[in-house]
Amino acid sequence: MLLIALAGKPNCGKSTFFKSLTLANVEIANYPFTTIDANKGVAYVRSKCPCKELGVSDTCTQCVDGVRFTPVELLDVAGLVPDAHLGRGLGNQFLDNLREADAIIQVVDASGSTDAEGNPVDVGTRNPKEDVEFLRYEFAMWMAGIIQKHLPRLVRQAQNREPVLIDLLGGALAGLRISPVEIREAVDECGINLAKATEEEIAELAAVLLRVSKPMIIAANKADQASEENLAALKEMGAVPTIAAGELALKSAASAKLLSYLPGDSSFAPVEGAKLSAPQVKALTMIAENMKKLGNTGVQETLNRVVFDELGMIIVYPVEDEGKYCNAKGVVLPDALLLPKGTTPRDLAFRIHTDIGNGFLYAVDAKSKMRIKDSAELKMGDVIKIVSTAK
Ligand SMILES: Nc1nc2c(ncn2[C@@H]2O[C@H](COP(=O)(O)OP(=O)(O)OP(=O)(O)O)[C@@H](O)[C@H]2O)c(=O)[nH]1
Ligand SMILES: [Mg+2]
Repeated sequence: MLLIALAGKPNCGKSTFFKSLTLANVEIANYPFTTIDANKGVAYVRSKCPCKELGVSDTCTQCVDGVRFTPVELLDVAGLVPDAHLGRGLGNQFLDNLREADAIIQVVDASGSTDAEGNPVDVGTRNPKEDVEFLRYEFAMWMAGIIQKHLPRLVRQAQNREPVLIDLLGGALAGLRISPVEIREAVDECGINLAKATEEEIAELAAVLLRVSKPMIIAANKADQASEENLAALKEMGAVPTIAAGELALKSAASAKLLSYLPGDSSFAPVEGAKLSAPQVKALTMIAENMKKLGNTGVQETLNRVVFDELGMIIVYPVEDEGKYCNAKGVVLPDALLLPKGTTPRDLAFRIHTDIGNGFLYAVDAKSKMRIKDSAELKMGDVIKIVSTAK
């Protein structure tokens, strides 16, 4: 399953963000280093279920009113402070949790109500742009540390053969999802001699490799308390304004059947007959006002953007019956698979099962009932029947 990590300085709202997406029971508090050990949970990307377009929404049991939620894994880690790579705060050892992450959501306290270490300060005191910058620097230094750990040994092994050195380093960094081709491109971009690279050059290389291997998006969190100026500056850096605390309140109230609200909706409504206390009504009114300003709480949008825009994933629906859009048991649109852009019908067959892949004959686009070329790239929302010699 795809793994998305949340990272940021202490007390910026990572665990709140995590809990609002997973409803896992994790600790949240207004002081630094509330989280020490990483939390892993399942979150869902939101997309349009094809059932409506295909006229089978009455029998589709996999979506909520045409909104489909597809699982991804989410990771919440401890906070990172400036100079963590030199051992400050909890150091950056825990960043090793991020090794396996496909992408990172960089959570930033857009309200400026926490200092560089995450201690509470007056709203607006800290410039959140500084948080974005130091985090990127710490990530790069963490990656540089990993390269530095391996490089001297690999340089000796490669004996002045640069292509061999690049392959060896690729092997050492495979766990970080970095390939030799990406290292080659990064070395060329930096114009360095890898075997003789200085510490500074390795840091530069690490920053490039980080960009390639760990796509990032910024969540400008605590947007409910952030100035317009801060939000505008962060948006310019590609950030999505978020109110994780608001999303958590809405999700909790929805799961207690007090509200009707689907993650990513732009509004919510109390369930008929729900008994809301006066403080609850007050809190919900404030959330509604903020959502009006921002469009929604931004949390679902951030997850969707990192998965679909930054990682370029698509959702494909394999079916066995292309007429009824169902599997052998009659379940309509039973599976929604998150796949990388560029996936072909044959790749999809292998993704379903190795035997189906080995016996692959051809694929049919269930929407048009036409056969698809083996080399065609599947698109977001495709409903596909694979014809294979395997059952
Ligand atoms: N106003 C506001 N406060 C928020 C929001 N999100 C989180 N908070 C508050 O920020 C504080 C820190 O939240 P956590 O989720 O524990 O932060 P964290 O980043 O996980 O902190 P560490 O685990 O210590 O690194 C808590 O008091 C939250 O209620 C938000 O969207 N708006
Ligand atoms: Mg936390």
